Amino acid sequence: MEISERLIDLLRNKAKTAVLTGAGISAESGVPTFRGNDGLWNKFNPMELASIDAFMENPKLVWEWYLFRRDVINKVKPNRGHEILVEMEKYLPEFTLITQNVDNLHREAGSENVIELHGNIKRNKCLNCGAPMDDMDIDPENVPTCDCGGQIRPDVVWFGEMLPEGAIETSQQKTVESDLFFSIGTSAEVYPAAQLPVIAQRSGAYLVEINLTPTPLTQLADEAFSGKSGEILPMIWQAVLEREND
Ligand code: BV8
Ligand code: ZN
Repeated sequence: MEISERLIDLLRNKAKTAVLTGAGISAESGVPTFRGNDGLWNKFNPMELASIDAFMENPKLVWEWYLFRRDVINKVKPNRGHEILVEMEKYLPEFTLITQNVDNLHREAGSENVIELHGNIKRNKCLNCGAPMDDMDIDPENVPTCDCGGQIRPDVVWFGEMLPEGAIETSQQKTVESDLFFSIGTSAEVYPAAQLPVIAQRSGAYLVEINLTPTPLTQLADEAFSGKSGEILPMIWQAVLEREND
């Protein structure tokens, strides 16, 4: 696998870096992706389950799906890809990690400054007043309600819903300011997240993609690595550290 001098120099010179991750970075931890052949969505229609209409219509089914995913996520660990991003955050003075994932694995790996664009599956909130309800036990047969009467829901962003207050604005600002932007393990199909790598390149950042398969970004990227992020990120990092010791 060829790593350009340009990328190594950008990292060694501590370029302002922003990273967008998607479900692919957690695949090697055993978390099913959304659109891969083992993708969660294959079994369910995404618009059917990850939407407010689905929840209003069938809170039991939606909660069963989220409890199933919570159970999967509680059993998995971050992988080398998550860990390298923790190293990068420590090494680079200006580093922003923006994730579409709700699996909490970046935080578990030790990443500090994480922007969770689509929320976090480990958290609950009230559908009505938005109050956090994390330690609530959820029985899909009898979905609990908040004192205000609102039903308790997972604290994730469903299709058609706004992203958390300020999340996309901060992400866009850090993206525009970045000189180096990684798009890792995302099919780049979900907006507004998918816009970030395009904004990065338009703002003059060096755009790097790491993905198992081609995406709409692959043609656009300045450097595209085809493979597993859990293998490619350690190789890129190794090349940087080796050069440090030259
Ligand atoms: C909004 C949280 C506006 C919940 C998720 C038409 C109709 C309806 C809506 C729209 C439309 N056009 C645009 C929209 C807007 C919509 C959207 O973008 N839809 C898409 C489908 C077209 N967006 C929204 O609705 C967003 N909100 O726009 O609000 C608004 C404005 C004003 C007022 C009100 C509203 C909200 C979107 C957030 C939806 N929530 N998740 C949950 O998780 O249950 S999205 C969901 O998809 C996950 O967050 C996931 O991360 C995300 C994106 O998927 P990826 O992460 O990319 O995962 P995927 O499986 O697709 O790809 C994995 C990739 O990894 C693959 O490329 C694979 O090759 C690669 N890979 C696999 N293994 C590895 C690997 N790569 C490297 N290494 C490996 N080992
Ligand atoms: Zn409430």
